[in-house]
Amino acid sequence: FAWEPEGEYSDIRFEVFEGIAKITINRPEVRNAFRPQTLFELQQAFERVRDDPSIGVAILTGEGPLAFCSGGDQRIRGNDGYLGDDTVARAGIGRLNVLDLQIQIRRLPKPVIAMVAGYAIGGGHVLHLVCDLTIAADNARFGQTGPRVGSFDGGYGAGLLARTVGIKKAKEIWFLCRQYNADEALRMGLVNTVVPLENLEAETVTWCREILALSPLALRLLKASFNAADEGLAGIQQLAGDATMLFYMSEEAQEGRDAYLAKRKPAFDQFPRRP
Ligand code: 2NE
Repeated sequence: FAWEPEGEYSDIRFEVFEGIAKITINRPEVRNAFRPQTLFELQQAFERVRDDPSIGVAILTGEGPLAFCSGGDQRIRGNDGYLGDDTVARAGIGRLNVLDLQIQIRRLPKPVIAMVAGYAIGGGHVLHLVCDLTIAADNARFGQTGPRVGSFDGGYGAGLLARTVGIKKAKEIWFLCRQYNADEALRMGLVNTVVPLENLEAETVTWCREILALSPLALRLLKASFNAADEGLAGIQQLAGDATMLFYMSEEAQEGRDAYLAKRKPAFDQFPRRP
């Protein structure tokens, strides 16, 4: 595929092709573990996906066949979070900014597909979990390590995992810290399909093309609807925001605006009170 690179990043790559954005965590020497900088760049990339009307779907992946992502880079884990080069880190203060990225992926009004080759482990496992779909290569391995390395993700890492694979299995994954192969992941509903490693990108692009042929607004509203109950008021707010956007597109809403600007009474009686 003729991926076109965009933007200047140190820890990731951002590429586009046929309305598909491919975002690659590019730290293969540490199995694509993330540091705060990686997450800032991922946030910028997903912001770009959101703002670019020519992009309809995003792929999140890791560089190389060995790993999607191995979670937080333990070498720069401070005593209260992960340290970087920014002023906050220089003051000795750590960050857990992967949590902001998780929320951003959940709220992104376009489908996000995790394309997983190799390990999706720890915080890297949670990243695939918050994506809308996961396409796994046959060499993929999934698992949490938190209780082994003195960490945990009790947010989406626990709650959304339980929603996805059931509460017993989710507790097993966290309480035993085992690894699961691609077929096991498929059986427990953790991934959508498993394909040979050499077909991974082609299969993912096929799925993206099918998605791109569909109504963007319907997909946007479906994603918000699927997530709304689990997001509580923030989920309702997102759906309500979409309702507001659609309402703004109506003549009824535009009559309210136009009347205000013309300093006249709005003529809402021309619009039906629907059953
Ligand atoms: C991912 C895994 C299972 C891969 O194993 P393997 O045998 O294929 O590779 P290896 O030799 O372990 O790793 C290759 C190199 O990558 C580094 C390793 O230290 C090694 O470095 P060198 O010895 O070659 O110098 N590496 C791998 N993962 C790393 C990491 N996360 N941080 C720093 N260096 C890493 C195996 O490597 C593994 O189990 N990795 C650790 C997974 C882990 O525990 N991640 C953190 C979980 S906590 C978290 O992500 C988190 C959270 O819970 C809450 C908030 C934010 C983050």
